[in-house]
Order: sequence, then C-alpha cells, then structure tokens
Amino acid sequence: MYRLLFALVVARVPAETVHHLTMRALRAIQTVPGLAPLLRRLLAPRDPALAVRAFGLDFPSPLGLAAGFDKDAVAYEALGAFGFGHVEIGTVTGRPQPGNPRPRLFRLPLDRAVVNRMGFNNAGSEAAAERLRGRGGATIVGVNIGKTKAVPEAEAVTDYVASARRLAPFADYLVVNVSSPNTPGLRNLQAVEHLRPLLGAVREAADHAAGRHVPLLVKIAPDLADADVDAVADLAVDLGLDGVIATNTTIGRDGLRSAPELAAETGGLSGAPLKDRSVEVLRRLRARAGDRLVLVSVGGVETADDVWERVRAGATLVQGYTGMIYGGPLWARRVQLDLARRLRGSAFATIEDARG
Ligand code: FMN
Repeated sequence: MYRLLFALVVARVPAETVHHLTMRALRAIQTVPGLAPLLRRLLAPRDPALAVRAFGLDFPSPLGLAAGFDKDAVAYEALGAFGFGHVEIGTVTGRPQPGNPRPRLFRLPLDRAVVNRMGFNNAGSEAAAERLRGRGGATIVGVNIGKTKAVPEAEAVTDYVASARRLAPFADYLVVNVSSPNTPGLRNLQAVEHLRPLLGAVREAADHAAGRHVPLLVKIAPDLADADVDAVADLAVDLGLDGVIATNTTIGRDGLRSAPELAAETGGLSGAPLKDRSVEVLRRLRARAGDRLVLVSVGGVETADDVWERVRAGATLVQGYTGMIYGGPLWARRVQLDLARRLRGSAFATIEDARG
C-alpha cells in the first residue's frame, strides 16, 4: 500500500518537502497529550525476546532510528511510538546553522538509495538542550553531536565540548560524529591523533556536566581504509569508550543503476548500496574489538533479514534511516514483527542469544 502511495504521490514531491511535512505531523502527534503513548501501545512491538541491554540501558528492541531525521529533537517520542526502540537525535552542532543551499536531498529509487548534502542544518545545541530538558517519555534518546561549519578544524574540540556540556545531562547516550561527508574537513577528525584528544575531552565534559557516566560512542565512515577501522577500534577500546556506530553515508558511487546526473550529486549516499560495506566494517570491528565495544550497525538496513545478519555479525543495536524513506511510517514496526518471527524460527530464545 505504501509502495503505491510512494509511486503515485510521495515520489512526485521534493524529498525535503516530504521530510518537513512528516516532521510537522510527528511534532503534532507529540504535542497532543497522551497521543504518543496511545500510539506506542497500538504500534510499538513489545516482544520481550527482542529486548536488548547495552551500556546500562534497557532497549525494547535492537532497531533504532539513525541520526539525521530528527535533527532538532522535536519528534523523538512520536518516532518511538511508531516502533523504533531508540531514536538518535542530531547531528547537533555548537552553533545554529542553516546547512547547505537546497536542493540538498535526492532520492534514487532505482537503487533504493538517497544522496544528501544537508550539511548539519540545525538550531544548535542550546536549542536542542532546551527541548530535551525535563523529558520524561518512554523513548531512549541518543544525542549525536558534530562540528559547526564556521568553526575552524583547530577549534573543533571546543565546539564539540560546548555541545557535550549542554546536552549530556539529557542524553541516554552521546555520539561523536566525525564521519559526515558534508562538513569540509570533518572526516579528518577520524585520524587517531585527532580523535584521541577529541573523545577524551568530550567524555570528561559530558560526565562532568551530567554528574554520571554518559555512554559515549563514535560514529565512523564506511570510506575508512580497513587499517583505519582497526585503528579506531583499538583507540575506542584503549579509551574505554562504550561503542562504535558504523557507518555513516559513503562518498562512493559504485554499482548504481540511477541516472548518472542523479548519482553524480555531491553528498553522502545511503540505503541499499551501502549494505555490503557496512556489514564488512561491522565484521572488522567485531574481529578487532570482540565484546569490548558495543557495536551499532547502520547502513542499508531494509528488512528483518538485514537486522538479523547484523546481530549475527556482532551488532548489539541496529539503526536505519533510508529504509524508512522507502518503507513508510510503519517500517520499523514491520521489521520488528518480522524479526520476532525470524527469532522464533531460529535456535535462539532471545535476540541477545543470537548475537554473534
Ligand atoms: N548521520 C549523522 O550522524 N548525522 C546526521 O545529521 C545525518 N543526517 C542524515 C541526513 C539524511 C537525509 C540521511 C539519509 C542520512 C543522514 N545521516 C546522518 C546518516 C544516517 O544516520 C545513516 O548513518 C546513513 O544514512 C546510513 O543508514 P541508512 O542506509 O539506513 O540510511
């Protein structure tokens, strides 16, 4: 049904317009008292066999919404009600910024993919902190932070630390995003000599501001060379980080079927074409770090089989974004119900038992 609606209506409207309309609807749901909890009761699967415990938190299921959808933390309770086990808000930057000029979001339906060069459009970490302050809903909220474009690379740590200080008190977990292709120079921060001081400073600021240990993860790009993936894993273990999120979007364009002018749009590619590399990076991280890190796998997840593959390859949590663009509002619910069925047909009693 959503496929038909997508072909007839959604695909004819610019992608960013659809996004804004969706956000408006979700925001409206969230502002009506009692509506999000009601929807949650109706829509969010509650199968105890899917429950996952990670960095001290109890997730109702492994599948969450990846960063970039709810950039300003305006609709996470509504999104949780639609079946996501957690919602990662952001990327939030130290200062508000408009992002890149439009158009900056392109659908590649032939490839079940998207190219975006949004450029961290967001209202800044002060505004996000104001929204998250005193939140009391049921959704687990991760907070993803990145660098303000106007801040020079040499001052990146100060910018991240300012956001960490403001947001850590309201975050269930915090993510340092050093992997978006749409902020010039950002991905250079993945080099261990930059990453070590950055993560150290963010962790200190976050824990101090929150008065507790705030789980800290780093999100990496699929375009890192294998040796650099290993180096990040080693660093994360060495620093006692809680986990790694792999992966962000790719600057690669291999194997696309879409029209060359679409495929050539500058930005990060997400969706089905990212699947293989995302799984490869996950396997590499698992081989390197064993169970010393919580691994969150993201990139090209479309079905319960994809989630299952990631869990069997060692992921504790799995995230999706582009899958929902093509799958529609009930995508997360459907995937989780299929996943529960898949689990029941397996040799494992719970999804945690199935983790490879
Ligand atoms: N990742 C971030 O860490 N921060 C962002 O702000 C962010 N914005 C995104 C905006 C769009 C439109 C899309 C499609 C992705 C964005 N991402 C961002 C990347 C996703 O979180 C995810 O890592 C990537 O899309 C791969 O997952 P997918 O194939 O399920 O979409």
